[in-house]
Parts: sequence; C-alpha cells; structure tokens
Amino acid sequence: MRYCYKMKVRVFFLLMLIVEIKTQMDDDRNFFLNFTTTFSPRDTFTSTDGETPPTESRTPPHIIFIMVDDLGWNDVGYHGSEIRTPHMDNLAENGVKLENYYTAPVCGPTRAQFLSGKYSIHMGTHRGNTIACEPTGLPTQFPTIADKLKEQGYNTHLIGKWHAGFHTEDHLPTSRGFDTFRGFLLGHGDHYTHTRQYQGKKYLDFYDNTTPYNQSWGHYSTEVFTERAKEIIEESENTSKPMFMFLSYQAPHNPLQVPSEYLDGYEHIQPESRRKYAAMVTAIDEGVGQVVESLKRSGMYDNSVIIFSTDNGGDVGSAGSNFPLRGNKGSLYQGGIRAIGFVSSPIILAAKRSRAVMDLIHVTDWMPTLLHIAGGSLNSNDLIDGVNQWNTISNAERSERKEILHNIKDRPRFRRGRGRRSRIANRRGSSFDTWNVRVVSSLTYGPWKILTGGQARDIVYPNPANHPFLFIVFNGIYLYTELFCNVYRAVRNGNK
Ligand SMILES: [Ca+2]
Repeated sequence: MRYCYKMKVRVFFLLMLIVEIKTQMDDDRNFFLNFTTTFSPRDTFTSTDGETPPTESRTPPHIIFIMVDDLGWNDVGYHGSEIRTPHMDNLAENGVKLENYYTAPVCGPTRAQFLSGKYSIHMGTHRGNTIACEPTGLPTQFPTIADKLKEQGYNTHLIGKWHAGFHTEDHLPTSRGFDTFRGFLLGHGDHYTHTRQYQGKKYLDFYDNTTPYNQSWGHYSTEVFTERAKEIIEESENTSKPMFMFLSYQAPHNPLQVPSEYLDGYEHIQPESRRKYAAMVTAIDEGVGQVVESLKRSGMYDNSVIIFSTDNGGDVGSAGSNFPLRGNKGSLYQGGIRAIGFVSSPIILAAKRSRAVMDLIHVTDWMPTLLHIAGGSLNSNDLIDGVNQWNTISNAERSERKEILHNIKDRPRFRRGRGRRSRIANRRGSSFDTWNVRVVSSLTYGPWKILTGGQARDIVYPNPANHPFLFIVFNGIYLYTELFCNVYRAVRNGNK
C-alpha cells in the first residue's frame, strides 16, 4: 500500500509538472524575448550600416567567426550586465541575437564540435578538455570547417586559441585547414608572457604557424590578437579570394589580467576580481569594434558575415556571471551551456535584422551553416550532427533542429571514500548496460531538458539565496524547463 501511495504521489507531481510546462511554454518564450528587450540599451546605439539595403552577394562572403573564452550570459551589455560592451551590443542589436544557443560546457569540446559539426560523443571529445601532453584531440579523419571552406576557395586564418589537439603535427591548425595560425595550442595561459605552467615549470605556448613565436612577449593577448586580425584584413583587401577568419580570443578566461586603462569607469564594481573581469571583456569589445572598423576601411564589410560566440558559460570562480541561469562553466545546467551568440551581416535583409532567434541552435550547426553561406555543400560521407541554420538566422524560418544532445560522459562521477555507501554507489555507477542516472548526460528536446549525473561546480553568481531557481528532481533525474524565467520575473517584480 505504501508503495502504491508513493507511486501515486510521484505520478501526480509528474502530471502537474507536464501541465505546468505546457501551459507556460509560450509565456516563457514571450518573457524571454521581453527580458532581452527590456535590458537592451537599444536607444544608445546607432546602426552600423543605416538603412542601406543589402546587395545580392555575387561572391561568397567573408566570414569572421569571433569566439571568446568563458564569457557568461550576464556579461554583455545587451543582457543587462554592468559590463560595458557597446560594440558587441551594436552588432547584436542591429543583427540577429541567438538567445537559445548552446555550446559544450568547457572549451575543448566546444571547439571540436564547432570545427567538425559533430557531437562530442561521436569523436571522443566528450570527456572534456585536452590537457598538456595528453595525446587526444579532434580526430584527424574528420574534416574541419576550415578544410571545407578552403575547398570553396577561401583563405583561412586562425588567430588565438586552438585547443583541439596538438600531440602530432597532423593535429595542428595548419594541418586542419588553416592557411595561417598565430596563437596558442592549450586551454589558457598568461595573457602577457604567453606561457603555461606545467608540472612546476613555465613553457612558451605561442606559435606562428608551427614555429614557436616570442615577439608577442609582454603584450596583452587580446590586443595581440586584435592587431593580428587587422593585419590579415589589410592583407586580404586586395585579394580576390574570400576570407575565413576564426578569431579566437583568450579572454576573459583566467588568469584575470588586463591593462589598467580598461579599468576606467569600473571603480564601483566589487569585488576586484569582477572589476578586472569586466575590464577584460571591455578589451575584447574594443577589439571587436576595431575589427569591424578595419573591415569597413578595407571595403570588405559589405560582403561579410560576422558571428560572435562564447565557448561555454561563465566561470563564476573567476568572476564570470551567468545570472539568471543556474550553474557554472563545466556543468550541463543552463549556466554552463546556454551561450552568448549573435550574427551581424549586411547581407541579411534589413527587415530580418534587429531580432532574437529563440529556435534551438547548437555549436555543431556552424559547420553546415557556414558551408551554406560559402556556397558549398556536404558530401554524402560527411556524417555530422549540425543543422544548417542560415534560413532561421537570416530569414526567420523555423529551425529544423528539435533537440540537442549536450553530452553523454561514458563514465559516472565516482563517489570518493571507502565506506559502504561509496562502494554501493560506485558499483551502481559502473554499470553501462542499463540506463544509469549517475552518468553525466543531458538532452534538450523542445522545451524539455533532462539532466542526469552529478554536475561540477554547481554554483551561481550572485548568491542563490537571493535568487531562487526552479528545478525538479524526480527519481534522481533533474527535470526542468525554462520556468526559471517565471521565477526570475517574480523575484524581479517582488523587488520593485
Ligand atoms: Ca572556455
């Protein structure tokens, strides 16, 4: 009897959950659109290109893909952040904001998925980052988007962070479709010395193509990469070939380092770590502005597509903020994977700009989308997980993507310790022949999201005690949807 009672209670709450979610789905969608609009400092910006109608592109457009490292949901001006990002806001407000866009929760898997168009579980990058001296990375049998664009006649350039494998020459950027590479191979390092500490010693991690390069020693990484981008744009100005530039900034990933001039105007921000982080983001924003100016000066801008993306959610431990999303970089909560992203391009009709896309978009989608923009297509043996999103982005059509497999780690998080509970937990966790809720995994299907396994660093910023988050645990499985929007709205209204 007791068992039946428990089952009835569970079924009752599950049905209540379904009804609640179904009735509030549309409301959530509208709220999120309003949320982004409410916090958008639209009035303070001018259009990048006025009302100039787009011209039909006769040649494949230049593609500038800007990826930043660990930028959180609440770390851009157009999401209401205290951090000033006027250039990014301008591009986003006059372009297309991707407000339901997802990446992996950490750097390496996002980059591998971006480059290949494949889910991490289909190429072995699902366990996380490649660390120094580790013989793993994006497998060489899978072509990258740089390979594909090169086939379409593009000049291809990588500036900044790679982090997709480096243990053989075949894994280096110049073997993966990039004509040129200036940057670093690992996940992070000192922003001035460009060194990375490993087993107590510091090693230079900075290269020009495949040659160690120390001429940037003492210069701030963001500025180094911006200058390199401008240099390449100037070189590309007089070539007939289209340009693909993957501008992969190192910031605002820790260590928190920034030239002092970017701290101006942030004296009020506390603690100091957040102040430095804000300045690092502003340095990126300045860089984005300079790249756009350089494109305009060279005459390339009118036939360019500029895409901006973070590689994962903010690292709260290093002063990033994902508010109001729950979770940190490294977790499959929304805060770890729901990403900042937008597209700005004069080749998008003016009537289709200045809007937010709420369709599901995943980082694997860039491979077929960019290839489509370039006029190419996939081969029958290109088995990818990405979906071409160009019609969704440029023409407001509904996306073909209905679900995203965020990840399946093929091993559970083991419980430390030698006690009976640890032994039982680990024994249960070691079983892979049945559905194991201890395995870290997550799937989004429409408005639903299922998440299993323990999540790393389940922390939020600011203090969650002041901002409740709604999620539901059912038999060890976390079930929740975008209902946090309603909770946030209630909190916000209650604080007025
Ligand atoms: Ca990252």
